[in-house]
Amino acid sequence: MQVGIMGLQGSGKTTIFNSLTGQTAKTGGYSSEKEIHLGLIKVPDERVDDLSQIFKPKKITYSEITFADMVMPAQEKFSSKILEKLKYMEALVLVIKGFDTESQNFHPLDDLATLQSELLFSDFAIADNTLARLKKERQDPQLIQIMEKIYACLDKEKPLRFQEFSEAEYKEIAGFAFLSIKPALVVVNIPESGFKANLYTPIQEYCRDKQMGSMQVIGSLEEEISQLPLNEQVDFLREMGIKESARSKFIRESYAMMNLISFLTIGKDEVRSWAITRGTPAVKAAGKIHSDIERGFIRAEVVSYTDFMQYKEMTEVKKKGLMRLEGKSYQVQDGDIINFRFNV
Ligand SMILES: Nc1nc2c(ncn2[C@@H]2O[C@H](COP(=O)(O)OP(=O)(O)O)[C@@H](O)[C@H]2O)c(=O)[nH]1
Ligand SMILES: [Mg+2]
Repeated sequence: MQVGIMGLQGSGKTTIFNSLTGQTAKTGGYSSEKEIHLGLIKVPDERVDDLSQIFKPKKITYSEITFADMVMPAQEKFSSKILEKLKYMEALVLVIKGFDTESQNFHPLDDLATLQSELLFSDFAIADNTLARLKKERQDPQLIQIMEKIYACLDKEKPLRFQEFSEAEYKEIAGFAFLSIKPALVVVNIPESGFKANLYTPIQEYCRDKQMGSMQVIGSLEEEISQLPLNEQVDFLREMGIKESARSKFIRESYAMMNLISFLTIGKDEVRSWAITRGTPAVKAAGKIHSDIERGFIRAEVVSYTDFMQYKEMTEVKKKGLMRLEGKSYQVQDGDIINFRFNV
């Protein structure tokens, strides 16, 4: 799972990136567009911990998210190079500058609208060009129909997240890698002194209206904490009377807001969680593990984590009829424990 951190220059992307990944990438700089910071993090998951207690596996693997800190311009249009890179991301984090509240450059809602319209415009140009080409070539009436739907949606300035697509339609358009269809989370980078509610409310409303998640993060403080040695981080939090580290809370919340869920695989060798987008069909989830399993997919044996934990033993779970056999198009649910049957 690769998540792109985007936002205008100086909004605090690298600061947020550092606090998420514990890295020490240089902040306050605008180097070259080619430079992207990449950071891998493990998603904390108590279910993995509980299952590991039961199975005592050789290996425990948490699902991972790679954050990509992108270099972005200050105000002007995004280059095609940046847009091209964003296409490879499965989800987007939009960082908005919420500090420097007294400065002339403080206009979080405008910044957000700028980012949003860049994404929409990029998609619109693709739909527009593709439609023109297809109509001229008098080809592929089915794709024309889908593109017209997309065009109409974007024309109303609605992100493609609003548009319903059938599975077949998704397949048709996957190669275009539209940006406004990707799950997105808006992070307002606020100062330690906090953010007035009347500043945040319109941002929240805007996000709701565009089907994006939103949250406030004290970027500079988070970054500081993330740079402390792990044991000191815990002490620091305890001193401040905070139960969960904000970093892990951030990860958990952003995970949910970006529409990501986990399914689990269990066994003596490995207990593992896997990140997928909500709504992923079983056959695609299988492909996360290995392309062979996707190709040779027969059935998925599924039991929910909660059902499993009642008995903590697979034969007992089966006896109680709690294990289901699901087909390719079954939509995997958060916490499903899955064993894929396949044949290649
Ligand atoms: N006062 C204040 N400065 C911040 C905060 N977050 C980031 N900065 C500073 O703003 C500048 C730009 O941050 P950076 O993370 O590099 O932004 P980027 O260009 O979006 O990657 C740096 O000098 C940061 O130290 C914050 O919450 N408060
Ligand atoms: Mg940066």
